Amino acid sequence: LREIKTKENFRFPKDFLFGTASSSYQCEGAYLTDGKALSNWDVFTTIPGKIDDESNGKVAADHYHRYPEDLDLMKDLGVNSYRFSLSWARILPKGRFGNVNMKGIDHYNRMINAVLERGMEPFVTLTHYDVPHELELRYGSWLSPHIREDFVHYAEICFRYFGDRVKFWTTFNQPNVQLILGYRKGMHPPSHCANYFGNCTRGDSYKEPLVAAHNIIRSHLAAVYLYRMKYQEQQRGKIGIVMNSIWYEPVSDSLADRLAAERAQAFYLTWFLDPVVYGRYPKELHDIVGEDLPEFTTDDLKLSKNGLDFIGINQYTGEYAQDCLHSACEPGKGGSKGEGFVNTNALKDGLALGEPTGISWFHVYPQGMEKALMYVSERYKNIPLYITENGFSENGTGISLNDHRRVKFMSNYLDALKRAMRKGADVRGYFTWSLLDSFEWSFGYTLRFGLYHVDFDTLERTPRLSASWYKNFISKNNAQSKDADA
Ligand code: GBH
Repeated sequence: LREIKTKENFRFPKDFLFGTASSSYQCEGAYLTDGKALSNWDVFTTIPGKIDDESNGKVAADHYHRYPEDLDLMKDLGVNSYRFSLSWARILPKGRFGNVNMKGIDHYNRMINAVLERGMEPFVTLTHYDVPHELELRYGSWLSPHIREDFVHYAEICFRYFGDRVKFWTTFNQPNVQLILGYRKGMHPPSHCANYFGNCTRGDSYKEPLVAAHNIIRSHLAAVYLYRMKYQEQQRGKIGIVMNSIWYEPVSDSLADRLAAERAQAFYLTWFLDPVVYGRYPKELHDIVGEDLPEFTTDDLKLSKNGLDFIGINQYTGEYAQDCLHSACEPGKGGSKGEGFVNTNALKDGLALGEPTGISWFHVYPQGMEKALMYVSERYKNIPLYITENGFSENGTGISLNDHRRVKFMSNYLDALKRAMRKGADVRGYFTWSLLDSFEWSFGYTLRFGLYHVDFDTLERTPRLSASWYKNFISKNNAQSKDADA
């Protein structure tokens, strides 16, 4: 009875951010407009066989030109925030080896102003997978320590031009996924594979993701340090990082499987968050990777004392984790040194965790939202959290406008989010992925995550049922917070 009562009384705080999320390469299009140079993704999508439908983001949803219309759709939903990313190659076509492209700056200035004019907070990601191709050519982007100088240079330009109006910055979007897909599975640029995967463009060592992660963490810390020293006091914004989280549920109660679930996190989530918050890699990562793990300098450690203001979590799915270190088990694609000897695709009584969607990586498991939020809250001392992405797609049928399954998905995941908040997780915002159908990386346009359907021939936007559901959900919550105030 008490449980039900607290649930009824639950209110989102008045300043809670509700929004939609997107990324530059996936929705902007305009791939060479106004001085933008090629990004790593513009180049990668030309490699045959990399994208399911051989498509690319040259036009995508044409958000670059249609953002005013799209912001009107958001305003109509009643959201008070928009999470989007900037295209580095628009702002610095040649990285720090060339000039600032003022047309790119002007574009984002207009867009940020348009967001604010509609009563929404811009929530800005500096890098959502796309980097100027120039930096890939010059020194191999994330594999080189030089990337830190470029990233800090880019971040400073963004703080300088946009920081008077942007109060929420994140440095990276889920670098864990970026590196696993880019350096281990060959599914994202620069298309490297570790030697134990079949479809490699070239066989690289399993160390590459570790090296690239180290460079990303050091880039993050340096950009945050710069923000704190030069901009934060005056601009009064917050800065964080976004990680993808998969809830790893031990496939059994055995100690070995519980430790395996923890190892899976060490090779996925805490891999980045522990260094940024505590200045060290998780113990489980050390234990397995040993001396192949790069080390932080004393300067890095100083910077990591104050390495973020909040954590963004992209929460979609969950998996069973099974130990392959102490017991004989079929390691699956996760069962290698590089991923901690865990089978992260384990089955229990023949079933995967959660409900299948038709997309192999994606099972619906709302409890994972609650569990992941509690896990991160506990490990990082109740730091402020944002769900920076959560959304639903299925193959084929997901195209329909009557997206009942998406509505049910959002409703169940938001309930799980509320449960975590009731238990004390300091969650401050929720962004659904996405307003529009967009270019879904290696899946091309075969997955559709939009509250709005996009016809990629006419570029027409049409609301799905979930758009009116989200609108209604937000307005009910606003009304409740007002009642609570009265
Ligand atoms: C998000 O990641 C991305 O941040 C966003 O850009 C994207 O649009 C959204 O997903 C929806 O796709 O190909 O089987 O190896 C969510 C987590 C992790 C989902 C990697 C896709 C690929 C698995 N992603 N996963 S697989």
